[in-house]
Amino acid sequence: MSAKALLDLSPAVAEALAARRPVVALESTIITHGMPYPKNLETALMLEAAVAERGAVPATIAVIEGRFRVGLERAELEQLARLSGGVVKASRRDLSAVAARGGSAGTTVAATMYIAELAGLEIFATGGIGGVHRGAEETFDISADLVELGRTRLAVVCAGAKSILDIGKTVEYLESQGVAVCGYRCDEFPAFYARTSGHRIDHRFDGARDLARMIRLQREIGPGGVLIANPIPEAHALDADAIEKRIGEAIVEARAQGIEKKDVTPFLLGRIVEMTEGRSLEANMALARNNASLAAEIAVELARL
Ligand code: PSU
Ligand code: MN
Repeated sequence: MSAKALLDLSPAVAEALAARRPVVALESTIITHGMPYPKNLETALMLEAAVAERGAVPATIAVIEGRFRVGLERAELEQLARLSGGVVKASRRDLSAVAARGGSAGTTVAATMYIAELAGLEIFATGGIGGVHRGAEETFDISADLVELGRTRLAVVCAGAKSILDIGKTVEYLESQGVAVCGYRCDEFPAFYARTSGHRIDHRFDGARDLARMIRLQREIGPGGVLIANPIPEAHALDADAIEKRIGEAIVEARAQGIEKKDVTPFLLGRIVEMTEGRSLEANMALARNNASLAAEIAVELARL
């Protein structure tokens, strides 16, 4: 059996792909492990609406009862959102095991990229990518998202990486993996809640059409993808020093409680939301929406090329 036999496209996605109309992939770990219910559901629906508003078809990706689903029904989104934390967080390496037992899972950026490429999609929007964790020189905790970006021909729009990660090491690792990183109207790799990080991006693009041309070239060159860094809108950016302090506290707690491996990111995301009384959640929603809109604009340009 080929992996493609595990794919189920929604009718809307299948039609759009057949007619070469623009489609934007969206991940589902942001729903199952990135935000609490019901904000996660609200976000998932808002991202789909943002993509549709710009003239592209949204394709939220998850594993449902052993099938790689591209484009979810509203009831399925709702079910995943309610299971928040109570369902598997699937990275690429988990996909075969989850599929073998007919299970369901939220897919990380890495797993979503894999499924999206299998389905023939070109572009994907998320909030923040995984990266190299602080202290990785001891733990080796480097997100599979970065490796996947190095070997899968997909363009991913993100708002950079949270400073729960070591952004400098993340940027270095992206270079090692051959990932084409570009800034959308910015010259620094953004730090999720903040628009800057102090780490330069070599390639800046100011328009969706130019980005679309670059993405097509990278698809020829390969083997990896393009990471488009799109800073959080000014009006929603949080005070970098204040959030930095909270993140530092959350990391200390995680270590004290022995949180490790794939549980680290969800734990830190949850604690930061609690510590900032939801302000970080609002920022997260705003930047994810901004990314979905940009991805849709680029998808429209890709379909025109
Ligand atoms: N960063 C966020 N929000 C998220 C994630 C990361 O700000 O929801 C999720 C994404 O799905 C990402 C995953 O792919 O966490 C990375 O997990 P890990 O660090 O275990 O690779
Ligand atoms: Mn990890």
